Amino acid sequence: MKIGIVCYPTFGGSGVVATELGKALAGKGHHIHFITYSQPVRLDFFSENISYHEVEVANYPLFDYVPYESALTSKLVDVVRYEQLDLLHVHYAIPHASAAYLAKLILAEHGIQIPIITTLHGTDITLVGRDASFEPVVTFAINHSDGITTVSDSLRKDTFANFKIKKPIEVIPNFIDLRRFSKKPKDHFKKAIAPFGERLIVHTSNFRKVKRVQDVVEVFKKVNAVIPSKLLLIGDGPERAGIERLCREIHLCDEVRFLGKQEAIEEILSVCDLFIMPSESESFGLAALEAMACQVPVISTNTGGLPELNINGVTGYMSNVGDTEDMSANALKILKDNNVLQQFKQNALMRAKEFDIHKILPLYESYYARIVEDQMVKS
Ligand code: GMT
Repeated sequence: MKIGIVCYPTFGGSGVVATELGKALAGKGHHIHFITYSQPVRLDFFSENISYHEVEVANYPLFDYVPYESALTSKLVDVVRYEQLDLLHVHYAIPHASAAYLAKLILAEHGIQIPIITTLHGTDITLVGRDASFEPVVTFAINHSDGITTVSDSLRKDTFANFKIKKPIEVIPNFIDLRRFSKKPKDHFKKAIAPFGERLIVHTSNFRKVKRVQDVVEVFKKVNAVIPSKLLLIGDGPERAGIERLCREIHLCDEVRFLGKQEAIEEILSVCDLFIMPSESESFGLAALEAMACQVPVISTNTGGLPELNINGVTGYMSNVGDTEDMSANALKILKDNNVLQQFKQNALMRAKEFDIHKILPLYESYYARIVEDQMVKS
């Protein structure tokens, strides 16, 4: 199949999922065309089945805001026509789903019927999409997609609850490539960062408010008062500077390391003992799945799709949003005893295997086939 994939090319979860999906589909012989404004960060190798088409946005002094959606629409029309695509799969509703729908209408005038699948990832529904400045467009674009998927059952329910959706939504959970995300022998790194055998606690995110990184520090402070430990904070975003200030104020700088954006995240996860995800909302929690695949148990909130991933008392623990007391008590339960820790590590890996890309990819492939067939029947 010839498939166009539209996504945010950044470190964000939706872009990562879209890129990994495209890479895996290419590995199975599909022809994948990424259409984005810059090279997706995880598109880091050559494949004869993958092409990248950059959306160039012409700027003009008149524009205070560059019209990206129009440039994307034009690029979609161009790529679908020239490459004779069978399907467009857009990740994150804003503005990809509406751009794709307009491209579909333009292509229809040229006698081309292109089916569109929209995958909803989280904040496009739970946060940004609900804003009055986007809501009518999001509702319209979802309802005019030929196929709709969400990355968890929780997000499916949220979508129906927050928008007037008249079509069925398919749940296809996120996935993990266990060849890349597995525990690597990186003991030298552990010795460098925790020379006295301290427990290593980790958090990765885009440091947005929704991630509640201040709770990570709060939990770590309580754990560190009982068990020698270090905290690794990976990623970057608007809250990072404030979190650095917080660490200084509470005199934790010697125990907390800010590592910034990292490419080989699996190598760092490999030496860690506990992952903390105290998010306010989280449609799936891909970063937690990546940690689990590297045998790192998870302390998380019980929000959104997290209960579909993290099994309380088995792969980690879940608490209410903001309950850092409970989170730190749970963290200590796991970290205090070596045998308990090893058991949680094994359980985390076993659970991650249920999201193996080889199990999830066929779900996308059969969904694609169904949507393309429906389109053929319609036209
Ligand atoms: O979490 C973010 O802010 C990034 C966001 C994105 O769209 O890139 O992540 C969302 O999609 C991921 C991939 O499907 C999910 O694993 C995350 O849970 C989801 N984030 C939220 O719902 C906050």
